[in-house]
Amino acid sequence: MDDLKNKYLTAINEAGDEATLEDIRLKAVGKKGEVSLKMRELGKMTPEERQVAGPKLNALKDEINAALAAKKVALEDAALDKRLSEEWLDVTLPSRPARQGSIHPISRVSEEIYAIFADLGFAVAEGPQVEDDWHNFDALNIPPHHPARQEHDTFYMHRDEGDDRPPHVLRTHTSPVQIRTLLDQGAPISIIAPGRVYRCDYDQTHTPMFHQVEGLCIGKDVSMANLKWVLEEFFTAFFGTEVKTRFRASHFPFTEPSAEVDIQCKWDNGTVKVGEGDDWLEVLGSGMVHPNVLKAGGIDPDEWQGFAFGIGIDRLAMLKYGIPDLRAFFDSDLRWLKHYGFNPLSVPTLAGGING
Ligand code: 2NL
Repeated sequence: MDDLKNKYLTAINEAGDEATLEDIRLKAVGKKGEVSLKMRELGKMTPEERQVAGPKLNALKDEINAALAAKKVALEDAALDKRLSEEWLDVTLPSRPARQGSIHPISRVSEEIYAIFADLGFAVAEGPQVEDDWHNFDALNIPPHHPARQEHDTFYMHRDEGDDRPPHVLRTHTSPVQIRTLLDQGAPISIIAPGRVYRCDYDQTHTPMFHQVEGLCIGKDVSMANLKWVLEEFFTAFFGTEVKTRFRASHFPFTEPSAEVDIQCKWDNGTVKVGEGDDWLEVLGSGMVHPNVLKAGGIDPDEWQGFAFGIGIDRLAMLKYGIPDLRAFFDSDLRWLKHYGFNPLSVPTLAGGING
């Protein structure tokens, strides 16, 4: 028994790593280990022999287990000491640059709009940005020589000489998406169509590409009153404060009757505050969908009716986040570039713009 004890305690002492230690443990006190086998032999002994051998074997097992545990801690300590002496940290290195900037306000506002209309039961519809003139104009009750075709300052796609296909255009509004979705899904329907739209125009309040969200709700008895409620819910949720609306009679080819909608605001040192005061700010166009438009969408106007509206997302973003010049959204403004990890060598600036 002393031989066994010496053999294993020496082996444990000399073990150089945890794998060797585990090997020794199995050979000594594992299920089929030498000590365990000896314990099994106790059964064959006379009671007198057993009274002597039993406690000795138990003591041996305890001693081996204790030696194993102590050696394990010693090996772990040694491994940690080794790592600490080998690894080092250069505390004089400059820190990694913190990311600057934020999500682009138009992306942010778009997400906010989707979420609010989702709560109001509207699904999001998408469609192509290059449209044929039927979906962009004819289907919306804008016939070929209607002045609105010119008013929209449309970008026409290039056609080779002799190419007589009907013109394709960069969509001037997202209405064609709603026509496509109506033709696809029929009524009843509640959708919003957000996205990029294009008009040939450029000044402080116009960029050739901008973002629009249109809404469409068709049912058996959907009314202008429903439109007013939906819009007031929307503006109140969007601006985080109760917002009154004012409807003014207007004209669009695709709605009848039509209304321009103003929201309540107050002018304060050249900036607007929405939801207080008694000034009004025009923010959108709307109305009851024209029967010709319902027909173009494959819907029977004797059976169905509903409202539609169109809002400029960029303008909403300017209002909510106090951005004075629309062009700032689409210049190489450092804040958006930095947010996405771009590191431009030189960034063009607009004189007096927000980079300058
Ligand atoms: C504006 C005017 C508007 C619509 C857009 C629409 C779409 C379909 C049918 C009928 Cl599919 N109407 N859209 C209606 C009224 C106004 O936008 O000035 N937006 C900024």
